[in-house]
Amino acid sequence: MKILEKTMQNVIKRNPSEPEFHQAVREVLESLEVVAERHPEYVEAGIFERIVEPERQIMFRVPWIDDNGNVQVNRGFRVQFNSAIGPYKGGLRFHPSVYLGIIKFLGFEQIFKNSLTGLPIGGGKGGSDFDPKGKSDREIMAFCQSFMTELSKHIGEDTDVPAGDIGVGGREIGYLFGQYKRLKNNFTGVLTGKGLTWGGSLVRKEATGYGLCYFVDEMIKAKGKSFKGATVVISGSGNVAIYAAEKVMQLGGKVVALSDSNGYIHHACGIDLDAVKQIKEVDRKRIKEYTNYHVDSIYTEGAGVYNIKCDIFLPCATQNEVDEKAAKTLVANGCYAVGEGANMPCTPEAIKVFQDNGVLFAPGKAANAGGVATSALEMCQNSMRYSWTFEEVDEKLKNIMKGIYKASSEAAKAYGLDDNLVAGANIAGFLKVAEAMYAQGIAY
Ligand code: NDP
Ligand code: 2IT
Repeated sequence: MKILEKTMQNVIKRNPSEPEFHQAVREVLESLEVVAERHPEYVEAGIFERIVEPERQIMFRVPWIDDNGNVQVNRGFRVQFNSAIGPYKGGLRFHPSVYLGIIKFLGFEQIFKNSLTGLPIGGGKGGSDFDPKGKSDREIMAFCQSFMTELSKHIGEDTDVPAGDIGVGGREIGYLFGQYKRLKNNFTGVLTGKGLTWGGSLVRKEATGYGLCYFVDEMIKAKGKSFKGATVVISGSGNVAIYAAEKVMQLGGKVVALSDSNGYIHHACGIDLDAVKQIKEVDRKRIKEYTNYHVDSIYTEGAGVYNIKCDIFLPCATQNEVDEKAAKTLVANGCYAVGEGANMPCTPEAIKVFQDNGVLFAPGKAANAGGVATSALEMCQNSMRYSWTFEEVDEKLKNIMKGIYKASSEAAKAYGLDDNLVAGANIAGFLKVAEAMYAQGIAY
């Protein structure tokens, strides 16, 4: 039997009905078999059993009043997964699909991602089943204030520093920060993704998408390819997708499609990003509206953006959006590289299709770490009460992404796994956390 199979079985038993969490843990433990063989001291110290169990999980009621005067009740979460290398750090997701299993999968992934950045941040994640779609600004504010009223008891600049994720952008971070400050009478870097006039960092908004492209650029460069002249399809049209598209274009690629949860647009001559920003960031409307800006673009209802022929595909929407069938379609259409901007957007079956067909594959933990890395740079600037220029932060981000690519590919090689970046990222991210947990004894 494999060394870590028992740990996996315990995870399933102890966390029933949480398939996304099981999926995330399984992938990591499978990669770590080779590490367990080489490091019996980590097995003896129970590092594997401990790392799959969150240090702390907080669930709370979030009551608020809607515009009709009705009381609404949502559920709030914060999972403080691992603090071995720094304060818990990770985003907040507001989406009706959120339940404990989603937050745990995201918090677990965050441990390794944050470790890969090389910066001192532990892993955590939070959120709510609140659906921001169609809500007025006042309703969003009422929800955020109620959510923070409880969350404020558990976070702090040296304890746990939340940020954005799906459904949480600059507007929400503003309302959350305002409420924290009001409750604590303390102006501190307790959240990242803040506005530029109140402690935010330049490049944070762009960081995940830009970082994804810097990572993919390194990965394809190693095989003699580049974004120049490449046709790129991106799923999603939120924060990560928009700034991935922007960087692809700056690097000389052509983005021909974007999507949202209703459908996707195809614009063969290249997406007009100003129109997308207006629709999504300003008007908060559906991607379908794009056809009003460009009559030569085509809107298709439903999932399926991956059916459009491309050289490089960047899934930037949500977990498990790319299944085996989608992967086979991408391969058949000649796609040679896939970079995960979202967290766990490709199913294990899809990843296998890519790997079996020689598609260069950049796993989310490594490829989308630019967002949280820049959050850590925001924390750093807040502590210094200073701010770097756009160019300074962008340069640091670029170097961090190059470093993550190097660490992941070197770890894969060191363990005889060729250029398997999935395993390499898991191993490199794990080793730093394991060493810290080992040194700190059975503290958690
Ligand atoms: P946004 O809320 O800004 O955008 C999310 C996008 O994905 C929207 O286009 C949304 O469509 C689509 N989407 C969300 N849920 C679903 C679903 N169930 N089915 C289909 N489409 C869906 O979020 P972000 O861009 O910030 O996040 C996107 C992904 O990137 C997530 O996986 C997130 O965890 C990950 N990520 C984000 C980081 C960040 O810094 N923001 C950092 C690292 C990873 P619609 O509007 O119709 O819901
Ligand atoms: O998934 C992620 O890495 C994020 N949503 C960003 C987290 C952060 O703290 O910036």
